Amino acid sequence: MSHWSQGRISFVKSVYKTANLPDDDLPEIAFAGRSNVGKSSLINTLVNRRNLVKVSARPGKTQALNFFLAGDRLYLVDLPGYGYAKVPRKLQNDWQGLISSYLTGRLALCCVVVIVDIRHAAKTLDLELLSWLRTIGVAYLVVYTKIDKLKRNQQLRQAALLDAGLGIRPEQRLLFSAKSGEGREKLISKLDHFLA
Ligand SMILES: Nc1nc2c(ncn2[C@@H]2O[C@H](COP(=O)(O)OP(=O)(O)OP(=O)(O)O)[C@@H](O)[C@H]2O)c(=O)[nH]1
Ligand SMILES: [Mg+2]
Repeated sequence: MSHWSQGRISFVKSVYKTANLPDDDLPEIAFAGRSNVGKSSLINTLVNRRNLVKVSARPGKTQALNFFLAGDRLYLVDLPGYGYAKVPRKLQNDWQGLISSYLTGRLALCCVVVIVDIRHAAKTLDLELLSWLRTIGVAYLVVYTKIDKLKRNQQLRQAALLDAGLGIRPEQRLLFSAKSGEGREKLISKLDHFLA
């Protein structure tokens, strides 16, 4: 699809308070997950741009809602990661306030892509995010990322464990690698489906 291809994506702005959210009513897809899970890398792979979104050397780097315009027809929103203990509590609370008011009140939001490291067990914060998205009625898609770190049979075993731990069905998630690009086409087709 043209809006996912190289050269048609640009950084628009970093939003630190809801008053500064874009007001042009374009559809939005947000990317959420634990700190350092690979949110920014996934967006780069999705749009085929190696360095569009800064990938962290240290976790907890993305601190604002970062808006990227794709093909003049939708926004990709890179959310700050959650669960990074070394971020001061006060700052964590500020971010949570911003993220939760964005997710709850945003009419333009079509889908939240919830990104989980395929190597890890289901974590409380991921479960809380999913159950909260269900409660507020926001559509989501789960991505198990960094699959290049595991052999195929381990990927399948971990995916089944995570499905059970997160309480989701296999149709609600897909396997992905920002490194190899595996899963990119599937992700694009699912996202197009949410946008349609
Ligand atoms: N092998 C491998 N490494 C990955 C993959 N995705 C991300 N990484 C690495 O994981 C680290 C974190 O990636 P980011 O994309 O910055 O993660 P993030 O979720 O945006 O991090 P914060 O913004 O700090 O929350 C980087 O060192 C990436 O190179 C992947 O699919 N495979
Ligand atoms: Mg990031």
